[in-house]
Amino acid sequence: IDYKNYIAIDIGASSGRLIYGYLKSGKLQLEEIHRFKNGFHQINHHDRWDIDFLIREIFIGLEKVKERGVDECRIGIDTWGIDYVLIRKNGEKIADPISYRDKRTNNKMQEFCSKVSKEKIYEKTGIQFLDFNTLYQLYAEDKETLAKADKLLFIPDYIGYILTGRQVTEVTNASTTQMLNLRKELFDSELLEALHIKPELFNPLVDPGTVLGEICEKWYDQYDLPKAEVITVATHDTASAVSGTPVLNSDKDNWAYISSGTWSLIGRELKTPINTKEAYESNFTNEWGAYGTYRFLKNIMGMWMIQEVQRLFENGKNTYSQIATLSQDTPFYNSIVDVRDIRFTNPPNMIEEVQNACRETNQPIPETLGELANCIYSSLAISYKEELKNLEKLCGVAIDELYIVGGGSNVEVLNQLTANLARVKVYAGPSEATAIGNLIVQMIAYKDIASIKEARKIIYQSFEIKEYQPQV
Ligand code: LRH
Repeated sequence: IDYKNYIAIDIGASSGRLIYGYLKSGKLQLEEIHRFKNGFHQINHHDRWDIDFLIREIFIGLEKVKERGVDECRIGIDTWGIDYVLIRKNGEKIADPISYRDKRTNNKMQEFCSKVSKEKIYEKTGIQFLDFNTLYQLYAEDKETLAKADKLLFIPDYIGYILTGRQVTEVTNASTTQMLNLRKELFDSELLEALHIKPELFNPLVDPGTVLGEICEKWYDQYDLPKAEVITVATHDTASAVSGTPVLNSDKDNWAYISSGTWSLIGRELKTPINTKEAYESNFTNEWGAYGTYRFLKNIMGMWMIQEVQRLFENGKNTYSQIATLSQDTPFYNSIVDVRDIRFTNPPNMIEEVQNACRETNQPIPETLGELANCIYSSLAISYKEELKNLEKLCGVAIDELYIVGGGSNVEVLNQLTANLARVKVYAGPSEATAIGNLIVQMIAYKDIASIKEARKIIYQSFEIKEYQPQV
């Protein structure tokens, strides 16, 4: 196998892509090979992901990799967190995975936490309380379906299993379940008991950088694929994005990041988790990162609100960059909504939900696309500022550099609003930080890059990073 060709399969809630990455003269080169849409659909009374469609698109992408002249490569897979596929003993999936936005978890968190207290769950796991965490999804899961299940695979682990026939549970993603015990570094037995779930439902935990295996022979009968070995990367997209953040001096404690996609994940990279009473009260999370780090962060609604408004307004005919331009027609901060409110998780109509929230608080009601985007960007910038302040307080540090990565880092107006409001210097880009993080964990595993520190330097030098100074 030629160690020098790397493919990142990176699938978020709204789109997926296959990116070919390689090092040339010390710089990281990227080529987008294939891109496809993702989203959930109502099937059998639930919002579900079409996982077979995603797998087909992966094979189409891998065929394109071969057409591109890459005969041998390594592959890493990352996706959104939390969701899972249940499979039978014969290895077949029982049903398409249900999306974390599905209504089945409504009120389930409260119900579960009356059995095991919130304080105890946080002390054990250090994970933020979100209604849709796997813990509450499993609590809401249909008991007959669970009884049929031999194994539970998280989305990237399931894709890896389909490709290679090998099953593992990768830790950065598993930590988003709110079921891993921080101290024991295992699924917490008390939480599993409260769910009536046996530990054997899960495959052994593995760290990012572990070789999974080669693509199964049977797929070569159906598709014209390159020879490839799958390596388990930091399979949670946010963990990959943080690894792909171009911070030059990560040892300093003056920096924070926002992984800006469907969600905005705002936080710091830590060596030791913070699961104190204060962190619990601020509902910050300690998701596990690559190389023994923790992602101490807060989930904020993010570009999902814009994505939904874009989809609904004039049948989705406006592009995101047109929307960003239109948002500047009116002064910012005219109408503000709380982007952390669960009313925006999956409303029937995002436009009406934003308008209702403004109406209920006696603010001007955004009507045009520009006004709606203006309201969402203003609200996001305010929440970024507030959570940065929380972060500083909880960590006892002063932050003056903010690295915004991911698709949302292209929204220049929001970058500037954030710099102004939070009084920090913003570094924006790369927009493909997640795929980049996926690639560099592979490159480090195969010793093409010495360390994450060196990798971040390479990323900084390889891509255009825009800088925004706070303006008065
Ligand atoms: C971002 C993300 C986030 C999770 C959510 C389900 O794509 O993985 O980190 O909380 O999706």
